[in-house]
Amino acid sequence: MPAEEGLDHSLAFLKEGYLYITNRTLGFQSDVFETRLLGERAICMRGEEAARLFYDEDKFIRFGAAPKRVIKTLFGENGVQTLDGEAHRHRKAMFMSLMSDEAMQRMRGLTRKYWEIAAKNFETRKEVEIYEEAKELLCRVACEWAGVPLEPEEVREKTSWFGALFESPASIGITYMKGRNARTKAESWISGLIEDVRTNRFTAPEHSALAVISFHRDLNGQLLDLKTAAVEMLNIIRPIVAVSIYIAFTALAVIQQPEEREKLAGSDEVRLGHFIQEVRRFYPFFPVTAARVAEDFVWNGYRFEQGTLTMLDLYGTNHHPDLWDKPEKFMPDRFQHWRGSPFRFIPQGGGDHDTGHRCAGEWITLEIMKESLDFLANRMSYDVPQQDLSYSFSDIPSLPHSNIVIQNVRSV
Ligand code: HEM
Ligand code: MYR
Repeated sequence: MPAEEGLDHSLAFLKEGYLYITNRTLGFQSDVFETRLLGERAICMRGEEAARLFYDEDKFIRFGAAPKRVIKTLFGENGVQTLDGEAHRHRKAMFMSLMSDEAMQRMRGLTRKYWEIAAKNFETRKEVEIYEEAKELLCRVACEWAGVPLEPEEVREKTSWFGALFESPASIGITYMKGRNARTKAESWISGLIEDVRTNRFTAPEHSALAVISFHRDLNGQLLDLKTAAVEMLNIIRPIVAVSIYIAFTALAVIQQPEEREKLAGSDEVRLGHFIQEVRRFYPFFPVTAARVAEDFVWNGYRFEQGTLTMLDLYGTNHHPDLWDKPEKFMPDRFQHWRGSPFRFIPQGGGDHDTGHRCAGEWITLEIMKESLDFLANRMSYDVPQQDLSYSFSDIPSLPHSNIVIQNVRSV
């Protein structure tokens, strides 16, 4: 296997960000290479075949794979992301049970309701930042969808906690500490609520995430301990709020791709769908996912040793020149003839939702994004003042630098 020389490349990873793996696969002319990251040997890979291998559960496990700092901020301890085998399937089924067609429609309706309220509010203000507004809007949506009570005066604080959880995992200093503090506070708040549900002091709406997670029993028939239940509640609420990053990139595409925006007039569901799929493919968001080799094996002549940390490049696979025509061009129409493949287009992970670790919230994400795109392209008029719309491949997660400022908003 091609190997990068040197003691540790974590700094290069942080510096090159979303392009770290791509840059080396180009240099080595190989979609798989070995390096050293976070003080240990690590294999990095990208592409469809690499993704197929990575999601083979006999070959890779998740226990001990996610970096500590990611656990301490983004994921939480003992959540579904860290489980393997039967325990994972059982916990994952709990998440997937929340994703019925009805639940998706409810999500769509809630997103519309809160965009309508937000758009009216934007009309009274000189200018607004789309990213910040989208976080607050989705905090309301997430809590209502999940059955979590949220008073209007709590929205600011709770939004800042959820935001800090996904803005901090790859940061240092104050931003990282904000993420750690946010996790402590958010877990303690949600644990209290789950306790109230379990002791009948609060009745969670039937079939809501709050009801399902509060009363979920593990394979031994035990309720989840309070902390783990809180971690899993946050695994629902936090990523819904994180769709705000996709909304900021959707707004960027609407602004910078006027020809593509025109095709959205009339709010055709299929066209909205192609546009947001291309947003998920094109812009950098979740960079890589991590696992460890379950047992020694050989693949394409390369030795994978038990325990080796292995990173699958999600961004690099979505931009792989062998898999995508003109990968660096924003072309929603490419999804017209897209036949689908669980290992080629993997912005939210690959493989199977029920058996593997692929994102449980992928369909929710699509619903939120389609509705939000309709507002940004068709249901509001606004001016876009001069601002820094660029984004950096070294910021993880990346975001347009200006957060997307708009002025003179009118509902249409
Ligand atoms: C897992 C991305 C939104 C819930 C994942 C994974 C990725 C991802 C990359 C891991 C895949 C892997 O390790 O193989 C994203 C992105 C989102 C998003 C970019 C956009 C904001 C959501 C939403 C929800 C959600 C809205 C829930 C409402 C989950 C859960 C897992 C997961 C529970 C763990 C699945 C498992 O370990 O089996 N997501 N996600 N995500 N996501 Fe998302
Ligand atoms: C979520 O909240 O789960 C969805 C979006 C979070 C994106 C955060 C980006 C940083 C992730 C670094 C993860 C590295 C995993 C090995």
